[in-house]
Amino acid sequence: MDKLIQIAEQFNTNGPVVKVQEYGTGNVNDTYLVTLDSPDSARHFILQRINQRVFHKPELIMVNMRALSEHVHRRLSVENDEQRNGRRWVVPRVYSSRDGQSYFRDPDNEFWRAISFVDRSTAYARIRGGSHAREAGYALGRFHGLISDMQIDQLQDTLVGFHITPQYLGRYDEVLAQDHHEGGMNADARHCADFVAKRRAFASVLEDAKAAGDLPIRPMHGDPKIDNIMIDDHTDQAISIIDLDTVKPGLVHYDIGDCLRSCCNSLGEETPDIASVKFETDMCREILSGYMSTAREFFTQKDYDYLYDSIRLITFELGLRFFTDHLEGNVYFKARHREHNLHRALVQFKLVESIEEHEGEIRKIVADFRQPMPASQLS
Ligand code: GN1
Ligand code: MG
Repeated sequence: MDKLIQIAEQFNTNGPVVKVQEYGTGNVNDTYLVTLDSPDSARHFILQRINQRVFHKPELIMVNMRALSEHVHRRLSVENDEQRNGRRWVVPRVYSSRDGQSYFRDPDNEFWRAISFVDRSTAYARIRGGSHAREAGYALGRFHGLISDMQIDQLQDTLVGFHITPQYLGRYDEVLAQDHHEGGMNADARHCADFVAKRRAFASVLEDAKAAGDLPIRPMHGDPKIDNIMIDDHTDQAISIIDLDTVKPGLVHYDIGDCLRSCCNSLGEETPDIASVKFETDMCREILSGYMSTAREFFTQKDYDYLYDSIRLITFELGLRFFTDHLEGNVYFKARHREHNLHRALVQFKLVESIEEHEGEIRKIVADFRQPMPASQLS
């Protein structure tokens, strides 16, 4: 703990460090809440150790965070009341280290960074109901809207291959081939392998859409799961999306798929009750209504076409990533026990099944949000 206090003290903050506690439930980085001896408003900040096995060039994350923060603050400063919707919107600030850098490398070459704490708000691990779902959708649409006019060449690629499902499938095949898993798999792993085998052809749906020019590369968040959406403690409104490590050029569909797979499973990613996992279509409607209330300005007809596929794909992809990591021996996602990532994969695959069962209903919800096609998009 002394070491953590010393590291926290490397960042320019508002007073002496009193306490450093573990914080949140991230699967990749280590997160701590730092308490300072200072007036109430700035008593806390977030200290994180970036996992360099995942992020090989963590400096790039900080370059993107700076670019994003500058861009969004500029946008916010010229918004009128109507655009602001009577809400506050917060972008976490990066704190400088004592030597003026946006990060600190300790003598063991660990990479640390400090960001402001979004106070008077809570990130929930599971959806609490329809209005929470609508707020989550609003938050993602608001975030996308605020960065939609950022040039993609202003953003670095912080995690090469992230959300490129065919590449995850390629890695899975390598892992499977490297070892003698096939013979030695237990029933759950066998089920996962069969599950993947049946859906291989589908894995390229979004990459194909990208290659065909149907979906443009845009700035995206990368990880808008429910735990990253901050809800104001007093108004119950969404006021921020945190965890900006994977902001980079990509598809907004990766984000929409990720937000829906996370928010429409009210049992959560870690539930022990796999049999009861289902995709809740009423939550899906709420999320899309919140999203569309603010994203319509940049959303195209083609974008609607791929919504169902993106929900199914990103859920499948996360299951595949968890399963591959299980086969590799838990080298990417933190695991509390040997079968943890296998269990997580089973949850996501159960969710995929439920999404597939509700395909008609989900497509109908999307159709209800689709606006009449403007003349400019009629071919
Ligand atoms: C990881 O570390 P965390 O919990 O913010 C992962 C996401 C997954 C998520 C599943 C960089 O996010 O892609 O959707 O776990 N982040 C990375 O909970 O791989
Ligand atoms: Mg994350």
